[in-house]
Amino acid sequence: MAFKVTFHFSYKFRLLLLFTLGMMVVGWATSNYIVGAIQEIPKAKDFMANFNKAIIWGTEGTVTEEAPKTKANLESCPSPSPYLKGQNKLIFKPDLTLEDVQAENTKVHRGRYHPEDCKAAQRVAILIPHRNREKHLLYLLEHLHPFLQRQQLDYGIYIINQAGSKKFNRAKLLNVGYLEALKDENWDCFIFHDVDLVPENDFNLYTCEDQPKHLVVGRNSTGYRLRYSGYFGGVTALSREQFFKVNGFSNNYWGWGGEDDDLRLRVELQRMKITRPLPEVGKYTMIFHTRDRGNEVNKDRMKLLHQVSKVWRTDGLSSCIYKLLSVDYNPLYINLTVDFWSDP
Ligand code: UD2
Ligand code: MN
Repeated sequence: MAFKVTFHFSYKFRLLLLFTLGMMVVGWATSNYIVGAIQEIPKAKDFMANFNKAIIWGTEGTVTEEAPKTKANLESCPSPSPYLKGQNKLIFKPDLTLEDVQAENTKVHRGRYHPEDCKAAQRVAILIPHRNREKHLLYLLEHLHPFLQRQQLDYGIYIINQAGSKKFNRAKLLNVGYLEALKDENWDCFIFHDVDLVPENDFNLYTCEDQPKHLVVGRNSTGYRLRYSGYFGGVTALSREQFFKVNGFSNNYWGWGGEDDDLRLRVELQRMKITRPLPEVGKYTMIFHTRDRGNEVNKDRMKLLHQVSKVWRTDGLSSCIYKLLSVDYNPLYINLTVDFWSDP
């Protein structure tokens, strides 16, 4: 009995021992995995934390990071522009080249520019009638591009060239400029600009107001005084609607003079009132020149000026016939070449 009990005990003990040993072996065998797994847990925790962070960051990112700026979602440019400098001393370097001017204006493409960080107040087309005045054009481009950029305008510069050597017609070229520029963009405002007039003060804003604006109060060659009351030559600003309302310029002024006064009469017939900047602001330098061949004084101009009220409806944008020979999108300006003498 004692033996049996002992055996019985030892059998149970051995069973227990075996079980314990078995467990130890299993424990040892799995310990690497378990420790590993436990060690993995903090890593997993880190991962989850980072993963959550990434999600939060992602969400924050989309909230705080600015959406890509397009023209549509920009804020309006501040008024006045913080870049204005006021009166500027103009220098005309004799050896200036178009490449120099291009190098200074790398943000102008195909004759156009708009501010990158804000929405310009107006889209402005600058229309410049031109024939054989390349040097003047170069100086004007050199000064006008930075000037317009300081004003934070969305602008395009159009040069309207008259082909051939027959009588020059400044007014009709400007009508063509208006009609053709509107094919590119629904410009808000048009600046009709002599090629030889360079603005001295960038407070002289190249924008349109509720009334037509005459921007040249004075120029160097006339002691910066208004030539005569009602004078409307050189550089003028009319909105798309204002210019349309007066049926543009007359097409019938060949050679020098009268077409600017004709436009003034059209404006007055529409009961619009010409505005001007202050004299110290509306200052221009006119690059010296003599009268061009093909732009001799128009002897008919007084006769034409007497007919304005009768003919303005039928002579103007509505009757402007021309042959467009070419349109070139150069880096700093859009070049239109027009022929008035052969059939369109
Ligand atoms: C005055 C006016 C101008 C116009 C002109 C009469 C001022 C400051 N300007 O200018 O606006 O009314 O009288 O027509 O009062 N052009 C060429 N090539 C030519 C001829 C003319 O490019 O062969 C262009 C050029 O843009 C020039 C403009 O036409 O600036 C006016 O001609 P202008 O400069 O010979 O006449 P001007 O200075 O008397
Ligand atoms: Mn001139």
